[in-house]
Amino acid sequence: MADLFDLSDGGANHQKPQDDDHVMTTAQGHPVADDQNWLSAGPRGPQLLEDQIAREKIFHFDHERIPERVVHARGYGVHGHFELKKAIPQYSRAAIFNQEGVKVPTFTRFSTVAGNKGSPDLARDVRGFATKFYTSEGNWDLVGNNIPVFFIQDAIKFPDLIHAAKPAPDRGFPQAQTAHDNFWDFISLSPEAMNMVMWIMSDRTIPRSFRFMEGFGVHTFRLVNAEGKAHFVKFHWKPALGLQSVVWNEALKVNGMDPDFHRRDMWDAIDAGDYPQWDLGIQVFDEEFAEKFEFDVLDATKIIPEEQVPVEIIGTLTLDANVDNFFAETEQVAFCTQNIVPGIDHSDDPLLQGRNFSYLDTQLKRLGGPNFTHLPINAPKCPVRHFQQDGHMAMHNPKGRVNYEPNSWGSGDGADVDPGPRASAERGFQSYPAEISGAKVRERSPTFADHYSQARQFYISQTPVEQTHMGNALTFELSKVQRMDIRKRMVGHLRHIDEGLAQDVADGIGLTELPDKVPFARKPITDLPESPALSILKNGPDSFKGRKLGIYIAEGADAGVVKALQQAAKDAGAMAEIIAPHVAGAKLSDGKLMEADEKIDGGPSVVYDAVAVVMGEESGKRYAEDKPSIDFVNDAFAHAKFVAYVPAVQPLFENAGVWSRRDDGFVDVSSGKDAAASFIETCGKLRFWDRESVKQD
Ligand code: HDE
Repeated sequence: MADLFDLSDGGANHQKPQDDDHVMTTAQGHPVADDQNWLSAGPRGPQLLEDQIAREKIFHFDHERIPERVVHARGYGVHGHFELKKAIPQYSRAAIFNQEGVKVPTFTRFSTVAGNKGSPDLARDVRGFATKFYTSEGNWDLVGNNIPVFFIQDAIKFPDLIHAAKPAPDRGFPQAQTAHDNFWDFISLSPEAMNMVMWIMSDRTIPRSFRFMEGFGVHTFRLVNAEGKAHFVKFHWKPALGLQSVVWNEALKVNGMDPDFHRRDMWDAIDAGDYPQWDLGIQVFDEEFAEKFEFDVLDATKIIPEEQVPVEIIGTLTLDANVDNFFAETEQVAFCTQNIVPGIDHSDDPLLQGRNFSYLDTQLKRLGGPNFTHLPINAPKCPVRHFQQDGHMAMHNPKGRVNYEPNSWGSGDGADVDPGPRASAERGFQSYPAEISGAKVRERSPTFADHYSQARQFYISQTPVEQTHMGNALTFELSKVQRMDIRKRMVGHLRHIDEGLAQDVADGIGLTELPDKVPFARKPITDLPESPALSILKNGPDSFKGRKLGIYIAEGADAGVVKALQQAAKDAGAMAEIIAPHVAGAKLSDGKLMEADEKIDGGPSVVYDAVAVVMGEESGKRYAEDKPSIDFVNDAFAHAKFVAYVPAVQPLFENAGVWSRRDDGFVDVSSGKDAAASFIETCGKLRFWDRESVKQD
């Protein structure tokens, strides 16, 4: 030990290499004798510029950063595979849709949109859900979001949208949030955003985990079969673990407690072998449906309700490996909507067309040149043959004489020279020969003009609890807006969507009179039926699988109860963590020390889906005055969580103000095994929402 940690030489030799493979070198491969002391003239300097080893180290460090993504900067990538369960040759000739049972490797990156790389995970924001499929016919990128519609209809508005959402250019804040004047100013002047506004003000934008969200390709794409026949398609990801979000107050606290909440959740689940899965679903429809559908299928601010065109499940994505290196994989991965394989094609959705330009363009700058397809994370896993050459960091320059086509090598005198690759009309990508006509105009199609009907449909499809959350979210956001005219304009939009919602928000932000409706409703609003698929709570998992129980223990806690809770969680496929007043743990009733995963103020109840508080008689009294312990109980109650307890915690629960308010969300587990099992079963409902409605009465 003493030898290993001898730091008298500035740490230069505190760890000796075990063998030749461990000898440190420079980037040029020169073995390094000491990388902790800069070469100097005498031990007190000055430092010599001659030191090529120090200079190379500093030079490389100086250039470590690349520009962060202009949107979706904060992300988290994971490897996995896609397995096709149901071939669809009738729709698409793509190999990935025809080889049932074959596993195609994938890389998925989840992200928030507005915040910078270091922003917290639980910002209220849309989540990116981008998947690269390394297929036998090249990479297919499905670059989607966790919300099926978008703010705008035309890509030319994207820079304005993003400028308005990001920190104001003069003051540089607020970071990773839309609760400010610029955002709501832009939105309230863009009625096409109203459907998206409903989605972002719902709990969809504060997901509990990446594992519990849906994903959507958003745009209408085309599938083209071997005969060249095309169908329209929308892509959906359905999480095997069901949908789940947190509540807003919880999100605010999680962001302070664990800004990496979502990436840690993903890392931990995969590390534990609990691989998250999504089903890939398709909504397929033809021109005839598109013609008679109430909205334009090329308008990305609209959905096609699942009740109208059912989602057909065709395969499963399994995420089963964390990255080896965050920078090399998560940072350098480059998704692009233009990466499609034969059998999939674009539609004329103007947003999609704009994206097809933007991604490659931004990546050229972000990754520093045109050869980013040579980086392992971006390189296709099928053969790549072309005549592109040179450029920054070219790593796969072809051998031989031929770098152009047509060429006549390979015939006649040059028979021994490889003539290089040739295009194949049969195997190659063929654009769907859609008819195109029309005058060149800058004009929004009148078929894109109904901005409120689907917004209303979304709102009425939610449960009362979800509707309340939406009203609260709008009230919160607009109360951060300082200009009264912007606040009023937004309420004027809400009146087109739902008068009750508009009134609640108006009351919430203290408007004494309901503002006039904004005169933007260019098309009559249609009353659409409810679509249950749009609600999170109507589509919950009813199981505690994949969730996390926090068991807060203190001295003298009944060992049988604690172990029963751990076992019940495990049996349900959930994780259980032990929290104690000290990280060393606590001595249970059996006299044995149970180690803790977290100290109480490092493991607040907000990071768990349900909690249990198990203490001995003495500790129940002792921690009754302890602030973090009170917060633990208080927050669990306020966030409508299920709470297991033993009678000894009464003094603590009393001080937290919840003892006399115990409801059916509280379960006494002191009787042991059966009570613990039934508690975990109850936790499958995820939250005891009745508590919220009671509070509001
Ligand atoms: Fe993006 N978007 N986007 N976007 N987008 C980018 O590309 C853009 C849109 C989405 O994890 C950028 O490489 C335009 C819709 C995801 O690396 C950029 C428009 C949807 C990601 C860009 C949109 C998305 C991006 C920034 C309006 C859901 C992260 C960095 C037409 C279907 C991918 C980059 C990752 C990233 C442009 C709208 C999803 C600037 C112009 C709609 C998931 O090219």
